[in-house]
Amino acid sequence: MGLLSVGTIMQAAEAPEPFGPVPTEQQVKWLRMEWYAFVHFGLNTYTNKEWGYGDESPAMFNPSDFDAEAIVKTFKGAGMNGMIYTAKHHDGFCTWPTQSTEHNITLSPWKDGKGDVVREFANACKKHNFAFGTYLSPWDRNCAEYGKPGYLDVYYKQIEELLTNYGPIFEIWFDGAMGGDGYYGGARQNRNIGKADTYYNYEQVVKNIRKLQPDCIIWGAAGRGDVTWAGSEKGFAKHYPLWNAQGDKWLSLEADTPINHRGWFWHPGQGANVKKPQHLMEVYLSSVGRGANLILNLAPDRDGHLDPADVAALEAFGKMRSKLLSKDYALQAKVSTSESRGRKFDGSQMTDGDIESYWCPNDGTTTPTAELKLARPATFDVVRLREQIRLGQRVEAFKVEAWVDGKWQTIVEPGQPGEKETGFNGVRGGKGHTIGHQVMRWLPQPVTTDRVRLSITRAKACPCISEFSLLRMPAAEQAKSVAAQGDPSVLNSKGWTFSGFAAELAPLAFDGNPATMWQHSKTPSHFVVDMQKTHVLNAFSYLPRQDGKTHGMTTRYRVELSLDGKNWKNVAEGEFGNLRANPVEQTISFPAQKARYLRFFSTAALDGSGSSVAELKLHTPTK
Ligand code: FUL
Repeated sequence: MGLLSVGTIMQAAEAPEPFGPVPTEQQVKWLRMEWYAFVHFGLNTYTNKEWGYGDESPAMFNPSDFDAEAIVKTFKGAGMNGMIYTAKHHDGFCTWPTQSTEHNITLSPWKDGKGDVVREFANACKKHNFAFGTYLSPWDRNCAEYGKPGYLDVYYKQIEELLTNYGPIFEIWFDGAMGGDGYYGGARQNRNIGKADTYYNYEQVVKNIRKLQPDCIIWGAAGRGDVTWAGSEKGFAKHYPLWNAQGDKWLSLEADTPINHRGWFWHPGQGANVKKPQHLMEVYLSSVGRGANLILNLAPDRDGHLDPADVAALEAFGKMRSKLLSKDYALQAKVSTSESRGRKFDGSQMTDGDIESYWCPNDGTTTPTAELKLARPATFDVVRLREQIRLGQRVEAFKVEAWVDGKWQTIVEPGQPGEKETGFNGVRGGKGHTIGHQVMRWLPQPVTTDRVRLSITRAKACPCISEFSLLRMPAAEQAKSVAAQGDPSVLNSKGWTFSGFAAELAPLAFDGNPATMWQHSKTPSHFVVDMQKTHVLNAFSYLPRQDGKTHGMTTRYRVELSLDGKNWKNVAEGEFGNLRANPVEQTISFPAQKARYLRFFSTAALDGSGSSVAELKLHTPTK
């Protein structure tokens, strides 16, 4: 017997073979970054738009007080591990002195045309030992060659410059958005590129990047990169259970969201629309807590400063996150298991605080259990588990029980095949499905105990659990209050009257309540606003329907103005960008002019016919 057990230990003391696709070393490192900042800053910052058309003048880019280091310090202070900057967005304006196109920062008055935003961020990150990455929109609404083979030379040159001249880039983003119409060097056309993968030749793009910076994580690129979209711009991973092992490839997920409801770029008066720290915690649990990474956007304003309300929310959430992670009540707990493949792989490897060591039973055992005995009773309400992902993703479902009132009580129910958590649902009281790099389950209520039991209930191969942690959710932090700066350009709609289609519903587009809307069953459709007296107008803001539906969401518009209600002038016409992924308020500017009447036309809608407007604001020049 003695001999036999020695033999078993010696034989079993080897690590299991990896199962299925495994992450690269770069992906492992990247997963451990957990969260970082997104920074959208460019010409849209000055035009109040989310998607520029491509004809915006570089002369607008002139931040009076841009300080990359101050921004990086704010991110780092909140506990973030890096940032990704939009070197070029869909409007095509390059914020570095590129050789690839004239539409770049050398034509901007900022620093007399000698500025380079990419350089300033890259240097600040380097100085503060903070990872730096970049977003380079494939869609380019400025470039005359876009949609033709000629654009590829331009685009590849841009990739090369960014990956050659600015030091290590930890991640480069290849956005999937391509809306069709644009300026395109004055052609003002709709350009269709067919399949993005074929047109951009992502196979080649990926090869080029691997040569230039082998450690750079590639986002998107039609699935040929290392990371893909987690499926919403609200910051949650769209599905849990979440599998990183897809076919024969390891593809990590990244969830993205702006900290401010107004969108990715900065917009005047946005302070009041910042997300609450508690909401950000739910975003975190539904992204990082499901095994994805989180990229949280903070946009500099026209002076180059982050919005104080955004910073206050980031700091408050950052504090909550570090409190949550500061104490692991399971650390150093004694662990007994139903099985392990030797001392090096015993249960204590889960509570030793070392992410590399792991508990693992013998090959062929897929449903082992482990019991943790804490040194003293503790109160916790978040359970965090990690697999040793270098050996592949294995666990399909798990259960956690706590010894309370003299019996085992289930605190995390095991997930069943076919079940799915979506959106923010299930953040509290969610079930135990996949683990992967990490999963966090927020219990319905805190539990006090000194005994906890983990059962793996389904796995594709013997599980390799590197960490089991018990955490306590801190009380919600309130963001430091920042004087809300209303937008002084918005006209007060009191006393205005309406006509046109469904005119009786038109006041709902001016009531300040995003939940109510003007709605008509047809497209095209329109309504008329009578402001009762003449004003100078230079912009309008449109908030699409906010009830989660896209059917009949107005996506193209025309706005006409009149002094007398008879003679009309068309002042703005176009599309609202990115509505499906991110239905936020969008502001459209036009040359300032006098009017008493405004006619709003809804000329196209998403997903079938209909027209709708949750809110419409009319702006007057303030300076
Ligand atoms: C999307 C873009 O269309 C948005 O403007 C934003 O940049 C977001 C991060 O990605 O696809």
